[in-house]
Amino acid sequence: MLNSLSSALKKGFDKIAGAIFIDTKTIELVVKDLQRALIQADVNIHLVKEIGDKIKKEAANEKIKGIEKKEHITKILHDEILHLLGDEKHELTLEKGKNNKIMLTGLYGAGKTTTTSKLASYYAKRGFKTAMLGLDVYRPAASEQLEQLGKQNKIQAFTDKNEKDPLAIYQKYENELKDFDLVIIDTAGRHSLDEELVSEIKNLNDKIKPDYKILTIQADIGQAAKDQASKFQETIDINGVIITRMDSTAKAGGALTACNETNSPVYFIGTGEKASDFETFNPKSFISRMLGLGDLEGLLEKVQSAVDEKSQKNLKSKLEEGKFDLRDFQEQIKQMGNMGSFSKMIEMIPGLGKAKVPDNLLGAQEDKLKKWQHAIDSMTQEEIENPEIIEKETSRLGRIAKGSGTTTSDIRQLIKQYKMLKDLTQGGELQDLDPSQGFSQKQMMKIAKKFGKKVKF
Ligand SMILES: Nc1nc2c(ncn2[C@@H]2O[C@H](COP(=O)(O)OP(=O)(O)O)[C@@H](O)[C@H]2O)c(=O)[nH]1
Ligand SMILES: [Mg+2]
Repeated sequence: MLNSLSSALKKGFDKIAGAIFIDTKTIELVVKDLQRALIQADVNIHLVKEIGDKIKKEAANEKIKGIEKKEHITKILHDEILHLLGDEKHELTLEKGKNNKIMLTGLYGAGKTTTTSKLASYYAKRGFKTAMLGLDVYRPAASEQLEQLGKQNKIQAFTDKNEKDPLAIYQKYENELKDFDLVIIDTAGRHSLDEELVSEIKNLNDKIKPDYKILTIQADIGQAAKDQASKFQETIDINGVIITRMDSTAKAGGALTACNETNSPVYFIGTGEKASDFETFNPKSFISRMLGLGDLEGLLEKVQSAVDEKSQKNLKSKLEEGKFDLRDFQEQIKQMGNMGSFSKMIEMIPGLGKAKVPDNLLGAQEDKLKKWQHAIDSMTQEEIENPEIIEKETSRLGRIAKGSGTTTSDIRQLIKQYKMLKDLTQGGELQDLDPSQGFSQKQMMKIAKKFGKKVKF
C-alpha cells in the first residue's frame, strides 16, 4: 500500500536525521523526493506544491538550529502529511439495541457489495447483531453475491431476486430487520451519478432513513475521488466515504487526500477481497505504518541527540574558561557511551559526518572509548588536570597502562585527542558555540576545517 510514498517518506526522514546540519540542499532533496512520490500517488499538484513550500519555508527559519531544527522539520514533514490525510480518525457512532442503519452507495464496481459484507462482519465481531439487505435490483447476480458473502461470514442476508423495486424489498423485510442492532444496506450502482441513481437513493433515503449514507469509492480513481465525493455530497448528502481496493493501486494517496478535501471523512479502507481485509482509517496510524514506526515521538527520538543539554552547557562554560581537563573529556566520552549515541554525537561533530566514518570503525572506536575511560580512572588528580606531565614522564605512562589494562600507545592517543580538543577551544572558534543551540553553518565550516584535518580514526 503506497509503497513509493512510504519509501520516499522514510528516505526523507533518514536524510534529515543523518545530516550534519540542515542546509538548503538537504531540504531541496528531501522535498523533491517527497513531491515526486506524492505526485506518483496521484495527490493533487497544488497540494503537493503547498506542502513543499511550507517545508522549505520552515527550514529557512534561521532561529531554529541544530538538533532542534531537525526535530522541527521532521515534525512539520510528518504533520503536513498527516494533515493531507485528514488529521483525526472519524468513527461511526452506532449504538447496540438501537436498530442502526447504514446505506452504502456508489458507482458500478466501487465495492459496495463487498464492503457491505466487510462492514457487517466488522460490527458483528464487535457484538452487534447485524444483517445485510440487498437492494441492488439491476445486476442479475447481485442478490446471490450478497447471499454467498453472508454465508461465508455468517451474516444474515435479506434479498429478493424477483423483485424489481428496491423499496418493495425493504418493505417486505422491514419488520424482521427491526430485530437487528445494525442493518447494512447494499444498493445498486450506475456508470455515473445520473438522475436515475440520485432519485433512487433519495427515495430510499426518505423511506429508510438510514443513520449513515456512505459512499464507496475505489482507490484506483485517485484524485478524481474529490469530484465524486463532492457530487454525492451535494446531491444525496452522504456522511462519509469508504475507500476500497487500497491494495491494488498506487493512486490510493490521491483518493485519500482528495476525500479529505471534501467534507466527507474516510471512515474505513478496504485492503483486499476478504472480509478481514478491512480497517478503520486512522491517519496517524496510517502514517506510522508507512514509516514503520510507532508514532511521532518515535520519529523525533530518532533525530534527538542522546547528549543531555545540561552537560552540554557545562561543557561550553568549561571550554570558554579554558578549564577543560581530562575529566571533562571523560565525561564527554561517557555520554558517547553506546553505539547509538555515539553515532548521533558523530553527526553533531563538524567534519565527522557519517560519510567520513565507516560503521566498522565506529565499533572499534567504541572499544577505544572504553579503554580511555579506564585509563582516566587510573590517573591521579594532578595527571587529570595537567596531562602533559604523563607524556613527559614515561614511568607515569607505564603505571597508568598497567593499572587500567591498556597500552601506553592507547594513552598517548587519548592525550593526543584531548589536546586536539583543548587546542580547538583556545583557537577562538568555539567562542559563541553553544551545542544545545546547534551550530551556524559558518561555525560548522570553520570548525570542520580544523577538526577534519586533525581527527584520525
Ligand atoms: N483487491 C481488492 N478488491 C476489492 C476490494 N473491494 C472490492 N473488491 C473487488 O472489486 C470488485 C467489485 O466489488 P463489488 O463489491 O461487487 O462492487 P459493487 O459493484 O460496488 O457492488 C469485486 O471483484 C471485489 O472482489 C478491495 O478492498 N481490494
Ligand atoms: Mg454490488
